[in-house]
Amino acid sequence: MAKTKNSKTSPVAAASTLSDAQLHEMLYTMMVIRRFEEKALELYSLGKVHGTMHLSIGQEATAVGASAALTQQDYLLNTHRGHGHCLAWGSQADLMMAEFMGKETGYCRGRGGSMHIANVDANNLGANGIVAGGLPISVGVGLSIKSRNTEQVVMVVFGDGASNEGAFHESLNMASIWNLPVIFLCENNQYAMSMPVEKSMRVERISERAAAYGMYGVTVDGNDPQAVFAAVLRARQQAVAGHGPTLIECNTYRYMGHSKSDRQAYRTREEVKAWMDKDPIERLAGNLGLKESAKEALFKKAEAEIAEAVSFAEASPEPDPADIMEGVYA
Ligand SMILES: Cc1ncc(C[n+]2csc(CCOP(=O)(O)OP(=O)(O)O)c2C)c(N)n1
Repeated sequence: MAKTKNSKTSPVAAASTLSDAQLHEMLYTMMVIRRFEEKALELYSLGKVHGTMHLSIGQEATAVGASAALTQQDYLLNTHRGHGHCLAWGSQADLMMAEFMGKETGYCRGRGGSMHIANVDANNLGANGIVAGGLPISVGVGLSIKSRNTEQVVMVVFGDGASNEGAFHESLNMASIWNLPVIFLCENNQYAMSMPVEKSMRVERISERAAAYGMYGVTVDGNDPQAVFAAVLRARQQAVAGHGPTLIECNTYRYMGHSKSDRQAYRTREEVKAWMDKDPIERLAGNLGLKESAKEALFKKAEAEIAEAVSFAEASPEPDPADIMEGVYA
């Protein structure tokens, strides 16, 4: 079945190179993420998942690389395209699927759905439907960590479009002047809805924006989990040593449309194919020397895990309408 709560790969000894076992674990988690999202899309098309849905298919390496560099005591603030980060953080596929289907057994008792899923018990403080909405919250979490004087960090995940929002700039500035243990993880998937990055900003790299706030910024290959792992690990070490926040830009690509209603008239099939040729799962499987049969066996295992998650979710009860006002504060 799904992984146990928050079973992230430990960054023991803080080595920036990963063992073969860790890389195999990352590969498998990427496969679980991909199959989970493919199944969620299918269930959405059948009308079993409600609201809208933003898929991160193609971006799995960023999620697994980043989570693997953090500890169970650290915090995550996620984006609207955050299913991969949620799973990589150690969330159970069955409780996530139940949440997507609006069931009582889901992480938020079916009230959050795909875009507002949280697991506060595991320090996953939740996804956010407001673009850049997680960034100011991360500054608050960072301030809390600093005032409690613990060896924790908070990682906030957001897209390239979010880095054009005022909340991004204010948050980086505040985190920098207060020297807070925040890791700003930008997933540059090249588009904000239909807007390509090169049309929405004059900087070549989003990480350059860090300099404006006197913090360290770096751009890495977001389709390489090891590169993401090393960058996040370094940022974590820097933060716990009291040297403040880091901005990490992960270059990656989403294969699917922005959300379910996207006809993708803004990009060519050739462009999508060129990125698919750099697929993070195929690449890592190749680097690990996995034979086709071994890769297929791993995918089958992931599919079985997701099938069990769907069965659990389908069999779960709907929330009781009598509880409709529970959790409503305003
Ligand atoms: C403050 C705000 N403005 C606009 C939107 C509508 N919206 C939802 S997702 C999105 C694009 C976000 O792009 P990016 O930050 O690059 O993330 P991606 O969707 O590519 O992962 C927009 C404009 C919103 N949800 N919140």
